[in-house]
Amino acid sequence: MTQRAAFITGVTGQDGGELARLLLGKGYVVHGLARAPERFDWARVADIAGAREYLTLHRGDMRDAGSLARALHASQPDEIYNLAAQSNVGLSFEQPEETHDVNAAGTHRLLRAVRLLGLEDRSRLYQASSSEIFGPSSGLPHTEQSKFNPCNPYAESKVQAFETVRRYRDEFGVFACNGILFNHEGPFRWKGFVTRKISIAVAAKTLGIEAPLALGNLDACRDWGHVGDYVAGMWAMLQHDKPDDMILATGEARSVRSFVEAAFASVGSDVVWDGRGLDEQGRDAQTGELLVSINPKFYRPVDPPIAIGDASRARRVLGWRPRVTFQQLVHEMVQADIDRLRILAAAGEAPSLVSAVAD
Ligand code: NDP
Ligand code: GDR
Repeated sequence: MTQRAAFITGVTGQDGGELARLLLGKGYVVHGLARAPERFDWARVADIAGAREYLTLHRGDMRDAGSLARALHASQPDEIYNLAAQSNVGLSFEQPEETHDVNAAGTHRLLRAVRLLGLEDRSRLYQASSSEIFGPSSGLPHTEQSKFNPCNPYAESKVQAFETVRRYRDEFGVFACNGILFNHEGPFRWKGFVTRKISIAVAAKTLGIEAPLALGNLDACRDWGHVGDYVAGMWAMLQHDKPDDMILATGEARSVRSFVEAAFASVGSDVVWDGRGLDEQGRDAQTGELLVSINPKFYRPVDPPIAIGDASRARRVLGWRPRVTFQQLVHEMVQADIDRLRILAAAGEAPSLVSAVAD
C-alpha cells in the first residue's frame, strides 16, 4: 500500500510539531512548510522511527503564493493541514495587516493553489479556525451555530479564512473543514502565551531562580485543553466521509487566576491574593514571597471575558473527546519547564527562558 502524504503549514509551531509526530507515527509521509526550516526542532520527533526520512521541510511563506504552490506541488498531499498563522491575539492589535495577510489572504492563496494544481480531487484540507471568531457573543457554551462576533484583528482574519474555506467547499467541491478549536496548550506552547508564562515562572521558583511573574487580566476565563487531544481531532475530521466544521473544546472554562493557583499547587505552593485591579498581588501563603504582580501592558483593548465550547458534534460524529485533564495538563507543562530550566541553568543560560515571564 502506498504511504499517505500530508502537508502541514506552520510545522514549526506548537500544533504543527505535535501533528507531525502523530502523522509520522501513523506511517504518513509528512511535508512541512516553514519560513525557516532550519529552526524546526527535530527533538520533537526524535523518538519516532524514520522521522528524518519521512519528514521533508519546504521553505515557504503564506504571504508568497509561488512558494506555497511549489511546496504543494512537490508534496502531492492526501491531506493538508493549514496551521500557519500570526496566532498572537495581543500582537494582532499592533500588526493587523500582517495578521490579515498571513491568516486570511494566506488561507485563500493556499486554496487557490490547491485548485490551480488540480489537487481538489486528491487533497482534503483542514483549516485551523479558532474560538476567537465568537468573541464576546452571548449564549454559552459556543456551538457551531453560535454567531460570529470577532473583537480583534486576529479573530477577524480567522472569520474571513473560515468563510473562504466554506466557499471553496460549497462552490468548488473542495473537501475542506474548519476546526473551531478552543485554547489548547502543552510543553511546546510559545512562551508569550499565558499558560506557558506561568509554567516557566513556577518552574523557576521551584529551582530557586529569580523570575517574578507579571500578568494582565487574571479574571479572563478560557477553555483549556491539551494539544495532543486536539491534533488527534484535526486528523479525525479529515477521515470523516463528509467535510464539516466542528468545535473541539473541553466544555470547562477556568480563569487565568485558577491556572496560576493550579500551577503553583502542582509544586506544593499555595497562592494568596491581596489588593485589587492593577495593585493585586499573589504571594506564597507560607513565606509571603511575591509570586505574581499585574502589569497593565498585558491587558488587551478588548478581551472576551469567557470562552467555553460545546464539542458535542465532534463527540457524536467523530467519537472525539478530550482525554487529558486540566490538572494533568498543568502538571505536564510545569514539569517540562523544570526539566528544561535544570539543563539551561547548568549551562548558565536560564535567563534566556525566564525573561519571558516578565515580557
Ligand atoms: P504557533 O504560533 O505555535 O505556530 C504558528 C506557526 O505559523 C509557526 O510555525 C509559524 O512559523 C507559522 N507562520 C507564521 N507566519 C507565517 C508565514 N507568514 N508563513 C508561513 N508560516 C508562518 O500556533 P499554534 O501551533 O498554537 O496554532 C496553530 C494554528 O491553530 C494557528 O493557525 C492558530 O491560529 C490556530 N489556533 C490555535 C489554538 C491554540 O490554542 N493553540 C486555538 C485555536 C486556533 P515560524 O516558526 O516561522 O514563526
Ligand atoms: P489567547 O491566548 O489570546 O486566548 O489566544 P493567551 O494565552 O495569549 O491569552 C489567554 C487569556 O489570558 C489573558 N492574559 C494574558 N495573556 C498573555 N498572553 N499574557 C499575559 O500576561 C496575560 N495575562 C492575562 C489574555 O488577556 C487572555 O484573556 C490563543 C492563541 O493560541 C490563538 O491563536 C487561539 O486562536 C486562541 O488561543 C483560541
